[in-house]
Amino acid sequence: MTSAPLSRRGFLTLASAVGVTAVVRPSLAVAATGPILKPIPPEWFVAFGTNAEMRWDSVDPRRYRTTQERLFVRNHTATPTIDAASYRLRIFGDGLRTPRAEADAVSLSLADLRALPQTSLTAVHECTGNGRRFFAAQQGQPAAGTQWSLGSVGTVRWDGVRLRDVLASVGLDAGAVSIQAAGLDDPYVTGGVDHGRVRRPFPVAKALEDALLAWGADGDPLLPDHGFPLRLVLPGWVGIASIKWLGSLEVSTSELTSPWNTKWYRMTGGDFAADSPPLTVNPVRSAWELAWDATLPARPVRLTGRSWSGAAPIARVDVSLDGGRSWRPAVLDRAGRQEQGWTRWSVQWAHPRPGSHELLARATDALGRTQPAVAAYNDNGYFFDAVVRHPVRVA
Ligand SMILES: Nc1nc2c(c(=O)[nH]1)N[C@H]1C(S)=C(S)[C@@H](COP(=O)(O)O)O[C@H]1N2
Ligand SMILES: [Mo]
Repeated sequence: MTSAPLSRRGFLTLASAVGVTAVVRPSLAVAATGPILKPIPPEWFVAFGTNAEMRWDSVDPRRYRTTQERLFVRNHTATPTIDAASYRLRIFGDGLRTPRAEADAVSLSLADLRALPQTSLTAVHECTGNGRRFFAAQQGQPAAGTQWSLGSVGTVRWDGVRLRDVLASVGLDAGAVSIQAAGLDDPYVTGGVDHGRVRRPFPVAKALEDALLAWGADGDPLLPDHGFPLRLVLPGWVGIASIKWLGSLEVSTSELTSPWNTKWYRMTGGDFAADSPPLTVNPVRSAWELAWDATLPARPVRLTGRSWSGAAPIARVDVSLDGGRSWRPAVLDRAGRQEQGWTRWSVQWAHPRPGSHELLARATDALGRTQPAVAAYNDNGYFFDAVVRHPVRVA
């Protein structure tokens, strides 16, 4: 990895911004055991078994992108170790110009893929369940699943090849409509049922628009936890769409299904119709670069945060420093901002008064999609997009 950890100065700046006295440095010499192989120091991550969430108070306001070492991890089972030399991506189905059974799949090595035009793409990468814990904490209605705060998100610069170039080289039938991406991690077993390998179909239209087969990020190979040696990236879409450890693509002239689009990653319960469609584009969300219950000094302070949308760039962010009584626009930082990445913003708090306060941030994207006061309840706690009330103490 070439990505350097946060500099000492970075930590001091961050620490002074939130009034923390001790400067902490993550201990990276942690042995790789368990479902996640990279170090997940508690200064950077909150661990949830097979998953790990990025701590927003560990984000350096001066860095736009999320490096792999800082990126959240969401594993259904455990990170597999895959040999790059013998790795092959298998492509089959009746949606290829020459239809192929699975046993007769086109087999592509990493070298085959690298021979195609290479490209990079910077986009928000986010789990569908990001913010899930606020269904309980803020709306009094708990939803089952990993109790993420707002840290199952990042903005990553992926390196790879466009899926449309790969499909063109293999030969796509004009009647193809659906592609099923399947991972090489262990089958997902829950409640005594083996659901098979993690896999999810997506429309050919998305494949031709902006899908990427990524072998790296920021010029480095993918880390095992993030899909080494190859993953799919569907920019702007729910994280589950970006299948890691990509083993195969089935291209079909009929709609494909899997439990990951019929049973999970669609809205069920609450006010949702039984046949509501599989989730695709992520909603609008915002986070402060602060610890939960952070203590701030009783003097002028510049607060920072980020907002993002799966559909369009962020157009404006309104913030409230008094629990929602008064609002003002945050100053958007356009530096380094990418079309499909998040937007950094800041606000000057001139007179923080000692006591307890709630900070609110509400973003609106260029399509006019904005964050509601209340997120629509659903059984699996997907898409918590409401404005989060972030408590701080001024002392
Ligand atoms: N093969 C496979 N792909 C997967 C998953 C998985 O468990 N197995 N998890 C999905 C989910 S739910 C998310 S949010 C993203 C997380 O990607 P990351 O761990 O690289 O951040 O990967 C998706 N792709
Ligand atoms: Mo996810």
